[in-house]
Amino acid sequence: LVAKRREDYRAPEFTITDIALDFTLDPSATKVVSELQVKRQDNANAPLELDGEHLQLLEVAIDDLPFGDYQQTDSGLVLNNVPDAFTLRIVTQVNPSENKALEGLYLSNGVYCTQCEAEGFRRITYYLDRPDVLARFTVKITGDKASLPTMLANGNPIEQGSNTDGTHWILWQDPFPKPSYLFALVAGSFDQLTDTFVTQSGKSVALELFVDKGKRQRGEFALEALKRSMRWDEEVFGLEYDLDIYMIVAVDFFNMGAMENKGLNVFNSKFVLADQASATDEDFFNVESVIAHEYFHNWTGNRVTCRDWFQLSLKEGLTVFRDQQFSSDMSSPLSNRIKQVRVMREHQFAEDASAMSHPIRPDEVIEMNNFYTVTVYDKGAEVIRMMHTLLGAEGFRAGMDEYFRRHDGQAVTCDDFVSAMQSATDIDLTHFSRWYSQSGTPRVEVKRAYDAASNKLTVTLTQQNLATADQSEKHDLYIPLQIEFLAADGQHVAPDSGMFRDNLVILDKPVTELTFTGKGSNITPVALGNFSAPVKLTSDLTPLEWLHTFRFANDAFSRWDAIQQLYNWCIEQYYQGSPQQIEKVIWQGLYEAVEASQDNPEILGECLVVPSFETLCQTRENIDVHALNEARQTFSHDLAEFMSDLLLVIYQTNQSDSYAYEPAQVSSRRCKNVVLTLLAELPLAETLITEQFSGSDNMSDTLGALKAAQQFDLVLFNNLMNEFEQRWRDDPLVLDKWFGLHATCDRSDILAQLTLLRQHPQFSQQNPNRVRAVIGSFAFYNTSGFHADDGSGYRFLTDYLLELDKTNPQVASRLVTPLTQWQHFAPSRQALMRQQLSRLLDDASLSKDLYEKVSKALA
Ligand code: DPP
Ligand code: ZN
Repeated sequence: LVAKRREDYRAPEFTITDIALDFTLDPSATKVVSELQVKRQDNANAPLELDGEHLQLLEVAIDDLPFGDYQQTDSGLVLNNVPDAFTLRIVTQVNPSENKALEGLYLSNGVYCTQCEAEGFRRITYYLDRPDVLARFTVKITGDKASLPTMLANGNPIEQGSNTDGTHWILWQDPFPKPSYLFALVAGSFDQLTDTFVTQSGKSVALELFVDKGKRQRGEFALEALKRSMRWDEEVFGLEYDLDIYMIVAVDFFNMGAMENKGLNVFNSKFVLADQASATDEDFFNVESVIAHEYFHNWTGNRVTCRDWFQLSLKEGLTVFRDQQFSSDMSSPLSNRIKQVRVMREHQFAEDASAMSHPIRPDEVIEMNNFYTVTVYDKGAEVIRMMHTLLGAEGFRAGMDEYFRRHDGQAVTCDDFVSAMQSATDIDLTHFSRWYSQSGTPRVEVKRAYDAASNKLTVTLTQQNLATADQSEKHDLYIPLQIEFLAADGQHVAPDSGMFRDNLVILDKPVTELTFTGKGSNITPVALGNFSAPVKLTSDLTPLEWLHTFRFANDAFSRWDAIQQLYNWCIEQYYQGSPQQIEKVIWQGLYEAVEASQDNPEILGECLVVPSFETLCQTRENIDVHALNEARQTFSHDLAEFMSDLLLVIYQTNQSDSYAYEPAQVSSRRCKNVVLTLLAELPLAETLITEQFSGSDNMSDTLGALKAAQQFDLVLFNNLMNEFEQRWRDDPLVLDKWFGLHATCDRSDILAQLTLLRQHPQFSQQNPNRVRAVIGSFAFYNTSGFHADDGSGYRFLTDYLLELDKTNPQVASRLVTPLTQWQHFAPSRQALMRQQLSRLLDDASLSKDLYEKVSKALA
C-alpha cells in the first residue's frame, strides 16, 4: 500500500463537462447508466483512466458504438485510444443491500441513500472521481412507486411520470457544475416538513426536510435552525442560497455526521431529530451547529471546492470556523469557546502527539477517510480563527469577499485562500501560512525575571516546536498571543513596548520579551486569552496567582482557564502523593471563586468541571493511568466535600420551571447538572439524583441524573438505567445514550457488560451510531476499563475491530484511535497497547483504513 503525496498532484488529463445518470433502483441489482461528455485536457495520447470499485460492468460505448479497447483493474477502468472529445456510455450494476461499508449507494432501513465524500462515487459508476473535475449533473431515478414515493437528487426536479409496471420516475437537474463527491440520491418513504425562506434579494426557496415516518415533530427544530443559518450567512458574510430548493434527509445508518451534497444534504438522524423529551440541550446545540455547518458548505465547499483532498481543510477548517461563529452568535461566546477548546485539548492535542500527527494540510495519505480528523477540522478552524484575529472582522470579511470573487466555481488550494486573505490587509501572512504545513502543538512558556536594581520586570515568552512522528524538523511559527497583565491590586498594567495591538503580542521567533519598568515585580501575565492560538501554555504562575487571575482578568476564557490550571496543579499534588501541598488558602480561594460567581451560572457551570482524564494526559509523560485517574477522582471528591453547602445552594437555585431550549436556561441547567455530578461524590446526593430523575420533564435533566448516578453507585445507577430502558427501548437514538452510559461505567465486570450490550435487541453492528455508543464510548472514555492493567480492554477492542473491519473499515478506523495514542503512558502500558496493534497488523485482510493508522502507530 503506497501513500499518495500532495506534491505529486497533477491536473487531470481529461475532464467531464456533463454527466447524465439513469438509475433503476433495485435492492440487490440497481442498474446505473452513465453518459459522460468527456474532453481531453492536454495533447498527449494518454488513455482515459476512470476510478471504479465494487462495480459490475455491463456495457461500454463511445459515441453510440460498442467499445472494447479497455481493461478493468482493481481500482478502475482504463480506456485506450479514445478520441479528444466524445460521449462515453457506461452501464454498471451495484448491490445496495450488500453495501455495509455505507459508502456509495446503500440501503438504510429501507431507504436508498448515497455517501460519496471522499471517494464513494466510484462505487456507483466508473468516473473521474476527484474534486477538480466539475460537471453538470442530470439524474433520472426509476423506482417502485408504492415503497419509494420520494425520489431525490441534487438540484431541481424538472420532469416526472409513471410507468405501467408500478414504477415511477423523476428527472433532476443541478445547474451548478460540481465534483462527484457532492452527488446524492435518496429514495424512500418519509414524513416531510416544508417551509419557505425568502433570501435577502427576495428569492423564495422551498425548504424540505425528510424524516422517518412518525418523527415529523422531532424535525421542527432542525428546520428552524436551517432558517437561522440561512439568515446568518447573509448578514455576516453576504452569502445567499442559490437554488430554488434545499432538502435535508435524515437517515439512521450513516458513517459521519452529515454531508453537504449540493441542494440535498444527507444527515445522520442524530443531527436532525430533537425534541424536549428525547434530546438534551447538547443534542439541540449539535443539531443546530451541524445544520449550519452543512448549509455553510454551500459556499465554502460547494461553490468553491477543493482542488485535491490534501486541501480538505480549505473547506472544513473554514466551515467549522463559520459554524462556530454562528453558534456563538446564537447562544453565548464563552461556553462555545470553552467547548471548542475542550475538543482541542482532549482530542486534537492527542492526535498531534501521536503517530497520526499531520499538518492541517496533510502531505501523505493512504486512505482519505482517515483524514477527516480533529486536526483538519478543529485545528483547521483555529488557524482560520487566528487569521480572523489578525485581520479583524472587517479585514476577514474583505478577504472572504475576495476569495469568492476570485474563485467562485473553481476547485482551489489552501494557498489560494491565504492569498485572497493576504489581499485584504497589509498584514504579511507569509510566515503565518506555515501553520498549514507544520504539524504538532507548539509549546509557549511564560517566565518572569525581576531586576531590582533597575526595577525592571522581564516577561519572556518562548515558543518551542518539538519534532512529531511525521516531521523531524520544525520551524518557528507566527503565534498571535492574547495577553493581559495584572498588578497586585488587580489593576491592568501595560508593557513598555512590543505589543502588536492592545492585548495582542506576536510570537514569531523563539523568544519574545516584554518589559515593565518602574512597576515592581508583582505582575501577573494572563496569557492565551480566548485561546488565541492552538498551543500548550506553561507558565510560572503560582496557585494564588491563578486565583488572582480568576478575580481580575478581563477575558472570560482566561478566568475559566485559570481555574482549570489550578485544578490541574491540585490534581498533580494528589498524583505525586502530597495533597497536603494544597494549602487551606487555596481551597478557600476556590470556594470564594465559586461563591462569587453564583449570579453567573454560565461561568460557574464551566468552572465546576474538573479537567477530563484525557486533557490531563496531554501535559504529562510516562503516565501511570490508574494513579492519575484516581488523583482526579479524589480531588473531585475533596472539592465536593469542601464546598458541599455551597454546591447544594447552587443546585437548588438553578431549577427552572418548564423546559425551553434558550441560552439562560441552558446555562442554568448545565450548572445544576455539573453540580449534581460533583455532589454525587457524597452520600447526600442520593435523594437529589432520584428526585431529579423522577421529576424531570426533559432529557438533559434525565441524563444529568443518570450521569450522577453512574458516579454515585452501581445499585442506584442500575435501577435508574432499567427504568430508562423500559421507557425508551424502542427509540434507538435515545437508547444510544443508555448504551454509552453503560459502556463508560467504572466496574470490574465491564467486559461482561459490553458483551451483554452487544446482545441487546437494539444493538446492531451494522449501525455506526450503535457501535460508537457502545464500543466507541468504552474505548474513548472508560478509563478504568479500557486501560485495565491486564490489557483486557485493549484486547476487547482489538477483537471487535477485527470483526468490524470486514464490513465497515471507516468506522473501525475511527475507533482504533485510543489504541494508537499510547505516547503519554508508562512503557509497560505502551507495550500492552502495541501488542494489540500488532495483532491487527498481522491480519492479512486488514483494510487500508486500519492499515494506515496501525502501521504508523507501530512504526
Ligand atoms: N463533508 C462532511 C462535513 O464535514 C463530512 N463528510 O460536513
Ligand atoms: Zn464539513
